[in-house]
Amino acid sequence: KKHVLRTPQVRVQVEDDRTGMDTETLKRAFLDNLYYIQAKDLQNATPYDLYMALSWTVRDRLLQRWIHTQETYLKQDVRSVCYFSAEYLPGRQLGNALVNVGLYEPARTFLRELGFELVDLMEQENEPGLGNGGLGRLAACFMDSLATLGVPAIGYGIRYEFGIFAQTIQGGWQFEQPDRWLRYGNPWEIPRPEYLVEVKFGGHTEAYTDPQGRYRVSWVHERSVLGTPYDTPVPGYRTNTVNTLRLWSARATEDFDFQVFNSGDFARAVAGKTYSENITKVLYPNDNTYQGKELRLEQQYFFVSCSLQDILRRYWDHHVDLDSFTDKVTIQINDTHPAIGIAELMRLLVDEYLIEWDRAWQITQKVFAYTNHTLLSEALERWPVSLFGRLLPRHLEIIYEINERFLHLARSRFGNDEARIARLSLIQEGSEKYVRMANLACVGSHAINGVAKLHTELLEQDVLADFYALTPEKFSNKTNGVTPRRFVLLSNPKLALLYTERLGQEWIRDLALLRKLEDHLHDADFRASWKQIKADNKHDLAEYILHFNGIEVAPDSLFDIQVKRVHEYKRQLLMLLYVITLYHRLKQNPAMALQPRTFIFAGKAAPGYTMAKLIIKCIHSVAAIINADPDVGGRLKVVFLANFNVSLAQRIYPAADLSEQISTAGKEASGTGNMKFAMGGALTIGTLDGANIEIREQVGPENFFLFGLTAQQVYALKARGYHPNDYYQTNTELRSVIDLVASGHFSPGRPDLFRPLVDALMARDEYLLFADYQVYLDCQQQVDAAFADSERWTTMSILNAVRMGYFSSDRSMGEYCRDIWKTGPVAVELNG
Ligand code: GPW
Repeated sequence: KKHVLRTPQVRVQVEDDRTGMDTETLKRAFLDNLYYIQAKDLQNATPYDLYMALSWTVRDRLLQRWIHTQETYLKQDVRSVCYFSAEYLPGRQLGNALVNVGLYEPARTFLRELGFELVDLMEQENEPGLGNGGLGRLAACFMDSLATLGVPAIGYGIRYEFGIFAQTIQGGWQFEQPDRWLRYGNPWEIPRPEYLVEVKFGGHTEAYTDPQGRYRVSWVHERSVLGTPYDTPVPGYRTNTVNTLRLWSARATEDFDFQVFNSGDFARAVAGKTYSENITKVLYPNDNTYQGKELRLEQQYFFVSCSLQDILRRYWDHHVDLDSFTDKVTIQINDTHPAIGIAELMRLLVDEYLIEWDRAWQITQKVFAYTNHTLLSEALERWPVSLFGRLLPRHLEIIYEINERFLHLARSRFGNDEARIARLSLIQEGSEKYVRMANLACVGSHAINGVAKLHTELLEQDVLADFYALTPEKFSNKTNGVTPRRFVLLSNPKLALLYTERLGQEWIRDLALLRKLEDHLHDADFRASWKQIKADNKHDLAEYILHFNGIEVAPDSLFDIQVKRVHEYKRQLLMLLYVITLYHRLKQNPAMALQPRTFIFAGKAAPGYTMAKLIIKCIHSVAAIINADPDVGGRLKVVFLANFNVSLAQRIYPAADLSEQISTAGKEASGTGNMKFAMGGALTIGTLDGANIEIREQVGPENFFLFGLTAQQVYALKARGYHPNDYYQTNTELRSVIDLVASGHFSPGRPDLFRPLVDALMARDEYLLFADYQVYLDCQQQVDAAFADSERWTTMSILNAVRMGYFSSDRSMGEYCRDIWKTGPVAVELNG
């Protein structure tokens, strides 16, 4: 006789006395969690215990909303956005969760009663560094906005055991430390071993004829790995919606090989296990460069296959055929890292569900959409066919089949323009053949987008021009945005309070409302508050700098800041050349008038990127000389803040006067730091690149410090032949600055240390620093004059911040929903 597990007819009451939101209940729950989960009382609790106890308390209050949201999605069989990304940089969870469920103030209150400061607890959290930079942070902003808009969505990715390395500086050089972020436990994730999936690798394929006499292929794999999902709640701001971030962790299929174990070789028995579990060990620390490592392709395929199987499992739970699959599912791929999903979905449909090729292809194209994030050719993923075929033999066959059909179509359109056909091909021919992932992504998607107006134009005209010619209707622009919850409300609480006092709380969901504050532009009280907030934020950062760098900086000096990954195209070195120029001028004329400035840099270099690491060393060497020089007299300070991450970013943006966005035009797809700075009232000095162009349009050209060649001028100059030496010969100040570096002035005892930087500039200067040097100096002169007039500066600062509504990721997500995903919000009732 079968035992039937019955669901008891008891409705769980939400917000009962266990999970109530009032201060007293919260306090009791906090003390309970400290005792029963952390096994500590207040006397012997560490700060980390207190952080954990508060996290459990908030998590309990998210769970009801999370469960109700997922129940609602299931019952209503909603259309879901599945966001596929190899990277997520969500930042610390505790503060965000508190703010979003409306518990920030109650928590602060009861902690004060117990003698603790909430912000001190929040500082205990190790942030999940599961991304490199802008791409991963964008994914996190998008998840936040989707939840806030109430749009059913799930983020799929990889649960790296080690995230982006921790950067330390020793003797001015970058060193990398492993990021053991899970060491003390992660209260925000819930393992879901019940949704385990298997992913196959290697082997070969075999053709066979099925009972209906149809040609079919099966994949005889060599090894397989298990994927366990770990779910993290993604709460919307003050809504009942809590979406899911589902990250996959790799496990060996068998704990170990019993035969080998029984024969006595324990080490060899567990070796296979270690090998499988390597897949999700560590994030590759490259930003905007592609490294053709086999393990990286394994990571990509692993998480994409897990996610697609998961999507199909959930779909089959409620459907008997595939007819409504494209109504219920849409998948966005964050750059080409998940593009293998196109071949994987074809394999699942054709080989496993035995769907006809043409129908499978229709479904696949309708489901997938592709966002491109770069124009740099070194960042475009191309896998050697040999490596690809060894790891994914069936997928290679499928890609060949897609390619044959696609090129047939292309020929019917373009005739035998073989040069064009060769460019369109998913395969790059040559002695070593490559699979071009961007081409696969374009062909397998119904929508393709860039991340800023200029970027999309350049994709259409240059990098993806042949695809644009073939299917222009697939292309659209979706300018990036950032979440005002994290980058205003959490990171700049004083500014947020000023906004709320004047506008109420609506601006937090509708950032465009900030423009109403233009009415207060000449209101003396408002301006005084504005200045005071910026002064306070700068004071806080100055304390941080004193504590971590031991450098004293003047809080009323101009805080001139460049923080982002270190990359030659972003031109940290151009800013440094300006620093050296000022230093050189002061040495010539110590009485010279200038606004005191604090130059702040932060950012990680890829561990294998020698030039970027030398730039970091050079910043430190210049800082050491300038900060100690009595002729400078403290009027210039140079600071490098180690280990730039989301948490540090949240401290830095609110304290900036000037935001440096100085990439070579045509190189930065969008940039998002530019938006975060401006939201905090920083003015931008920048080139006409990425989203800078649109920021300037929004804030008004009179409130933006523009300089530099345009993307067109960059192409034209390179086409007619660029000779950096011409600039060196004719610009005496540039020559002095370069000579100073080349002479070893900043590297006492090691005169040749920075030779590679000088040589790269003199020989090629690929990113046109010399060509933009003089106009950059001139523009900085205008910055200096504007800062000297503090009323003028304040006006510009206010106008920058309150005109940033367009750059909320809520607006970006609204556009994706309307134009690409064809989806919208779903209301979630509690106690419904
Ligand atoms: F190369 N971006 C990034 F396109 O942070 F894949 N890492 C990357 O590897 C790539 C792009 C990739 C950035 C862009 O550099 C930046 O301009 C953009 O704002 C950001 O992605 C989000 O779109």
